[in-house]
Amino acid sequence: MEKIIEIASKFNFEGTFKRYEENNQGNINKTYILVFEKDGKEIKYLLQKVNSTVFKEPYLVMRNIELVTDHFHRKALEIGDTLHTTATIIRTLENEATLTITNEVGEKEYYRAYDYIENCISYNSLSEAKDKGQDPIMLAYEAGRNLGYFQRTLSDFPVNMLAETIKDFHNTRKRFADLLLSIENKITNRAFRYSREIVDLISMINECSIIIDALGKSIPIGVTHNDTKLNNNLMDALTGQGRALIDLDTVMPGTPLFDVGDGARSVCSNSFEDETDPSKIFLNLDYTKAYLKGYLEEMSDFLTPTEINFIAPSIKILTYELSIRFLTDYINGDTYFKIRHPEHNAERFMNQYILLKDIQSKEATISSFVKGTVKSLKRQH
Ligand code: GN1
Ligand code: MG
Repeated sequence: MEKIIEIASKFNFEGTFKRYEENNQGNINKTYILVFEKDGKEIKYLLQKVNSTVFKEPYLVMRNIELVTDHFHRKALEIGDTLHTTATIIRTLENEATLTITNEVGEKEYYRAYDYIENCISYNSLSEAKDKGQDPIMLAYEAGRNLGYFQRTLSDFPVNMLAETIKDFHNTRKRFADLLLSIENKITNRAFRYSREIVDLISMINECSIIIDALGKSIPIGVTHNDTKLNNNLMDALTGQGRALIDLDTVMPGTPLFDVGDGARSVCSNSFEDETDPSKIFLNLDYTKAYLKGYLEEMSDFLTPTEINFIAPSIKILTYELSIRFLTDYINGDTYFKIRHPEHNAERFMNQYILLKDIQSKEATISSFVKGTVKSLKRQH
């Protein structure tokens, strides 16, 4: 039996197995879409092989996800919300959230499965959505609301229940130190080509560390999704409304600022992270305003004045961080992110770096927009 089919047979799926295909979207885990049939109807599921180099404690990852999705489903049920949803874990026949197997070469492999959320669509970039005839401004607004709804729903979740499954995930200073280490270690000599950009990144480290320096002090620790990019937003296929924020692997303690910054970086970029044409890489201000408006409508009452002041810088900070992460991985010889060709990480780095410089030039405009929006929301409430 093919390996994936054998693995699928160990989960509590309904119906009889029909077929599967691999989905190549994520940069970390391997994802398969499985199709089963029951009473003449097809039922889809997601099966994922967890990347255990990245997620060193897969059980803790699944425990975080179980806790958060239980809370989310319970609240949706309480208020009768049928629009928003979240991942539903399908357990193994032995009632476990994670299936562990030992492979041919004696290594452990970890799998988990979810319901497939039907009638939704996700996009890699809003320009792609626009090309498909969708309204990108409406989608940006809906993605912002989707994140705000997620955070608001989890705002009363006891954050100390969550494990820090990847230590220092959004610690800018640590990410920066890792970059310097990769340059020093010289596993490849790829750093030379980017010396100009590296000097610039070094000059930005303090302005990009204001969130991490304040976290746990003037910025409270809260439940954080930690991977709020556009294609993790499932939008209703008919109405475009935000329905779910998927990929909960990195749910951990952090701050909502990581999520809104990373979300705006991705949702409001004119292009996907793989775009190589510099003229197409910039932050679209109309998308940004719509995204932040949607977000603040849900969340402004739950944020402190300091958090609100840090929203505009958070977009720059999360872009800075991802640019550093792609560059570090490139210099280290591509050991972290899945690559589809040898220069993939270099291209992703340049994409984020170009975006970063554009975001930096627009920060003041975004900051006054946030202030104005919060003020007018206060008047309405
Ligand atoms: C990775 O695997 P994926 O695509 O969900 C990464 C995120 C990055 C993202 C960039 C655990 O997410 O932090 O923002 O790539 N996830 C991890 O596309 O490192
Ligand atoms: Mg992810």
